[in-house]
Amino acid sequence: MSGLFITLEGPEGAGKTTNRQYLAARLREQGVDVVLSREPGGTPLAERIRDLLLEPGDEAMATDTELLLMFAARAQHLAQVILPALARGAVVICDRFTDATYAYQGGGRGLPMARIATLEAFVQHGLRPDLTLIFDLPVDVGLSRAAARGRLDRFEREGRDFFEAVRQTYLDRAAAQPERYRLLDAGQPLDAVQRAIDGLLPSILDRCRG
Ligand code: Z5A
Repeated sequence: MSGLFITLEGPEGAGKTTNRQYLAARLREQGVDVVLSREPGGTPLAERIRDLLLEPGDEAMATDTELLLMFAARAQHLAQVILPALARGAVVICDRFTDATYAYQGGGRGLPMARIATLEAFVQHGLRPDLTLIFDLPVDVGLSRAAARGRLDRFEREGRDFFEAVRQTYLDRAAAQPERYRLLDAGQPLDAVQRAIDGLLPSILDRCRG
């Protein structure tokens, strides 16, 4: 038996946290075994790595350090949570995964995509998400939603160009592989975004049961 691996992606303030709960609730109503998680994080050790990554510190973090910590957290999350859940046939909904590494470390920081692909192959072997929902919205809208929450983390302190590159990387990846990605307009009111998620439910349920 093997489950279904769904990832939620998008720039800052796109509504992934809000909508991952919504998607999980709709699937659970239908009796689906759902495991909800996030990256970086998802296990106690990986959450400690997350703290290192998000906390603005006195020492600048080298871009390769950031990249390797993302994959270190991912290796732990895969071993402890994602792979066991998929093996028992659950649907795993993960708020961010390796598309975020391509978007933030590749697009935002400018690291070579080939270096990311090498680590992806090393850590994940053949595992890739079955379905990736990209919550897309203009950078200014996302940043103002994030700013309204108060204290900014290490990524949220980046400039507009960084986030434009992040957004564009997501859009490029979605365009290159349309069978895996679904693009949602996350700049709409929340009820409209959730209607769009409802529209995806029948095909997700078919894949859970198929
Ligand atoms: N990162 C990386 O660089 N490389 C990697 O490989 C991975 C991650 C895996 C994780 O931080 C950071 O790690 C992230 C990328 C980097 N960068 N940052 N920052 P995080 O998990 O704390 O941050 P995030 O993923 O960007 O989450 P977020 O900023 O909390 O956004 P969100 O989860 O997409 O949105 P939300 O919390 O659901 O909503 C934000 C606010 O907007 C909230 O008040 C909502 O009520 C509101 N909202 C949501 N939807 C709507 C709509 N439709 N209309 C109006 N208001 C809305």
